[in-house]
Amino acid sequence: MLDLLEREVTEDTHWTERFSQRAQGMHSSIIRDLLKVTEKPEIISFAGGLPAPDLFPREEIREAAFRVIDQHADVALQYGPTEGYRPFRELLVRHMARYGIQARPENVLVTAGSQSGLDLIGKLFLNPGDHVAVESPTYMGALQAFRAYQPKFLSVPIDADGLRIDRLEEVLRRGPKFLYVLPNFQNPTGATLALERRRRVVEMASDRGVPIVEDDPYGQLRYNGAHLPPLLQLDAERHYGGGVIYLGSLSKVLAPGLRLGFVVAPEPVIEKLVQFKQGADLQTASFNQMLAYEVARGGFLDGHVRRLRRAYGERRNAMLAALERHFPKALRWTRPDGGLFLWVTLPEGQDASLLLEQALREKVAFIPGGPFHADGTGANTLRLNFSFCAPDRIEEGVRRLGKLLCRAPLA
Ligand code: PGU
Repeated sequence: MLDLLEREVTEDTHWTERFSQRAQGMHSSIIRDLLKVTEKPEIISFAGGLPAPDLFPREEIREAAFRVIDQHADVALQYGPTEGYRPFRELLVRHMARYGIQARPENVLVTAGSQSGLDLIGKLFLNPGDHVAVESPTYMGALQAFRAYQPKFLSVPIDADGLRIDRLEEVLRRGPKFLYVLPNFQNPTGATLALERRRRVVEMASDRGVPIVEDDPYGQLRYNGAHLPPLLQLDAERHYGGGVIYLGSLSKVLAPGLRLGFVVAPEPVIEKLVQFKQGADLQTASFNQMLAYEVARGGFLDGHVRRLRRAYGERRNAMLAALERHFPKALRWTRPDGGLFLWVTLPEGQDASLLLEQALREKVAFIPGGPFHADGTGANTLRLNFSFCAPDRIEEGVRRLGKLLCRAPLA
């Protein structure tokens, strides 16, 4: 695979000896590595969680960009507050209220994507050797962000209804600094945390005094069933709230290239995150925030999210139908109610990274499941994204994968 990814490995001890201890634990993300390969148009990519480029609201963004420069250039091209552009924070508060996120603009920090929020949270909470509780599997980008602060991960297994409550107590008892959860259409499995479990997670974490970091870039992208209350809301209803830090993103509902995300947290937490953000990048790009504000201020996002739900729901169905047609019957896969991913489990002992090597030769890409597991398990799992490719490409890509899977065992 290494040569296929054209990764250059240089052994330069002059530099490496000088790097910090934390640098030694860092590795490149395979999602990022594969992005370089999947940029080629002939590759059918089920790899990165990329929105469909044909659904980017080009016209609205073009017009908004013109208005921003025409009417607000002095602010848009200038430095701005670290917390974010005030009208944009107010807009985020109004938009997210529809999904049960109750906050005031003072509780919102605009970040360069939610990825940057994950990094800031790691920086704020983690000393080397601290424990962080994570789902297994979980978003590998979060593991990468937290790893920079040298924690030990405590894994809580998940099933079709999300985090396994029966395995949570033993982890919380070990006093993790926080519990990182993806309640909606989890990355990578697509699983959604069931309502009763949401209540229990909030209850148990709050009883033990463990903050929850709720990462929710996909919550608006539901294709069937009813929206479930975020942990932030359940926590607020239960007592005074304050036990949940919520991460949102405009990457999947507007455009990831704008790099806009946000953290919702109690003011003392925001205040401290702001100090770290000052040191990291001063602020999120003023122009991008004003652009998103101009696009969204007339209520555009609601209609756009409806369009995305329709299109991605169709693509999910196309992938599920193609899997039925082309994958060996012995394999298992998830049927997510929303989001961008589903998750395939190969028979025990098989290695999805061997399948990736073969698949890349057939010009199909996906992400092997291993790196989504903090505990080194999951070699026989893989993640498929269904938002990026049109249904006919999904069918063709799954057909090629199915043919490989029906051939030799991958061990
Ligand atoms: N949190 C979760 C759960 C995510 O899935 C992602 C993106 C992020 C945070 C970061 O998104 P922002 O764009 O910073 O708001 N996950 C995608 C993209 C990762 C990548 O390396 O391109 C994915 O494929 O998992």
